[in-house]
Amino acid sequence: AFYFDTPSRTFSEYLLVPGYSSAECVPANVSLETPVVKFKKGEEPEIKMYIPLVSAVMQAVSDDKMAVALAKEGGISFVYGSQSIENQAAMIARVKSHKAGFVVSDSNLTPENTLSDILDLKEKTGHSTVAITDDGTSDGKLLGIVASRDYRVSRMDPDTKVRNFMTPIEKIIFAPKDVTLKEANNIIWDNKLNSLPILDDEGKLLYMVFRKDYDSHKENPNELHDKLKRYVVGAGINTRDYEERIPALLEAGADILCIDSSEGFSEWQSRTIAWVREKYGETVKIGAGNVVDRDGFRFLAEAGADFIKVGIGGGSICITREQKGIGRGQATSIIDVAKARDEYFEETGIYVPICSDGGIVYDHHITLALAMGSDFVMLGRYFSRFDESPTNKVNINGAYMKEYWGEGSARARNWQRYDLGGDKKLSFEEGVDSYVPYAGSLKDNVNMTLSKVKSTMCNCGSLSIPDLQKNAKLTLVSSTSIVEGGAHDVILKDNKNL
Ligand code: MZP
Repeated sequence: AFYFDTPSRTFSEYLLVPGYSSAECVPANVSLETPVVKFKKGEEPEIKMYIPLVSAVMQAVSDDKMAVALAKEGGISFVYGSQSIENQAAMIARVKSHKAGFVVSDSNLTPENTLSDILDLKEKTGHSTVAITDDGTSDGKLLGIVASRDYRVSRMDPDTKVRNFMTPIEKIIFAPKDVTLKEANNIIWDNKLNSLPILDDEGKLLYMVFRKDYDSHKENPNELHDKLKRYVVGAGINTRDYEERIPALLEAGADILCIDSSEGFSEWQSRTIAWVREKYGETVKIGAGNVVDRDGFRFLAEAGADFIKVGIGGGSICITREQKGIGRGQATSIIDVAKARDEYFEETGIYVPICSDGGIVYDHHITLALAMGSDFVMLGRYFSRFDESPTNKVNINGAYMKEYWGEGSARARNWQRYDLGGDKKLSFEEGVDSYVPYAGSLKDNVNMTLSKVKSTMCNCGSLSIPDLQKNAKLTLVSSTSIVEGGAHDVILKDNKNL
C-alpha cells in the first residue's frame, strides 16, 4: 500500500498570517472575480463569476428559487439532478424565464398610465425595468424608471465579449435632469456605466437609468426585445441517464453542467465527458468530481472536465467516511489538488478551475479554501439555512430551523450519486437527515460573508483571488492555540448559568 507521508487536515487546523496591507487594500477594492471553466493561457474563461460561491447539487439546496437568488448575487446554483428529467428541466426553464438585464424598455408608457398598467407591462415582458417618458417614446423626456429590486444582473463585456454577471456598479456619473431617455442610454454606454442617476437642481436623486446589455443597443435603442440577458444556471447530472438528461437540460437553457458524484475518479465520468465532447465539442461546459488527490485531478483534467470538484466525506450531512472509510481532510485535498492544477497548467497551458466542495462551516473557511488554491467553493449547509432553499422552515423548541438532508440519505435516495455500475438502488446510507438553524435571506447572509472574505484578503494584502492564492501565508495551529482563538477566560454575559 501507498502511505501519504503527512496526515490529512481540515480548515480549522489552519490560520492565515497577515501580509502587508497598503492603503489601497480596502474591501471596496477587492475583486472576487473567478474563473468557472477551463481556459488557455492568455485567454479568458467563457464563464466566470463575480463571487466565488456555488450552491450544492442537492434536493435540500438548489432548486429554481435558489438559483435565481444566488445568480442575483453573482454565484451559480447547480439545480439538483435527483429528480425526473422533466422536473429538473422545468426548473432550469423557470430560471431562464426570468429576464435579467439593465433593460430600459421602449414601453410606450406616459404619465397617464396607472401603476397597474406599468406593473402589467413588467409582468408581461418580464423586464427588470420599465421607463416612462413624457410622450411614450424613447425620444421623449425621461420621467421615471420603475425598477425591480433585483437589478444587479448580467452583461456581456463589449470589449472581450465575455459573459460576466452580477457586475457591481463600478462607476457612477450624474446626469442633469432634462436628459432624454436616448441621451441617458448613450451616456451610460459611452462611459461603460451600469447606471446613471438623474438629479434635480438641488442634487436630489430623481431616478436611476440602468444600462442596456448589448452593444447593438447603442445604435438602436428601440430594439430592446432582441437579446435579453438571463440568469446563469447550472445543473447536476449523473453517469447513468446523461444521454437523455443532458439534451433536455440544454434545451431548457442550462449554462453549465456538473457530474454529481461522491467519488469521481472513475471510468463512468470519463465516459460521460467523452460523450459530451463527441456530441457537443467544447460548446457544452461540464464539471466533474469529486476527487481528493493529484491522480484524481489528472484523470478528470485529461478526460476534458471544464472544472473539477474536490472533497470526499467532509460535507456536514455526510457519513461516507464512517460508512466506507474513504475520504481525505478537506484542506489537504485542496492543497494537493491545487498543486496538481498548477502543474497541469505549466505543462499544458490549460487552467482547470477547482472547486472546494463540502465542509465549509465558518465564513473564514471560504477564505482559507481560496488561499489554499480553490477557485470557488460549493456550499450545501450554508445555503440550506436561507429563505430561498426549497425546504420547510419549522419551529423546534422555540427556534426556527430549516430541514437539510444529504443526497445519500434514505430521504433523498440519490443512488446515481453513489453508483458503481451495480443495482439501481441505494444499498446503504451515506448521508443523514437533519435540521439547520434558519438564517434569513440569502442576500443579507452572502453580503455579510463576502465582506468578511474581503476584509481577510485585505489583511493578507491581496486584492484578488489569484493574488491570494499566490501570496497567502498559512500556518497550522496546535490544538491549544485553537482554544486561544475563541473567547476564553471570561464569563459570557449570555451564559444561562449566570
Ligand atoms: P456542506 O456544505 O453541507 O458541508 O456539504 C455539501 C456537500 O456535501 C455537497 O456539495 C456534496 O458534495 C456533499 N453531499 C451531499 N449529500 C451527501 C451525503 O448524503 C454529501 N453524503 O456528502
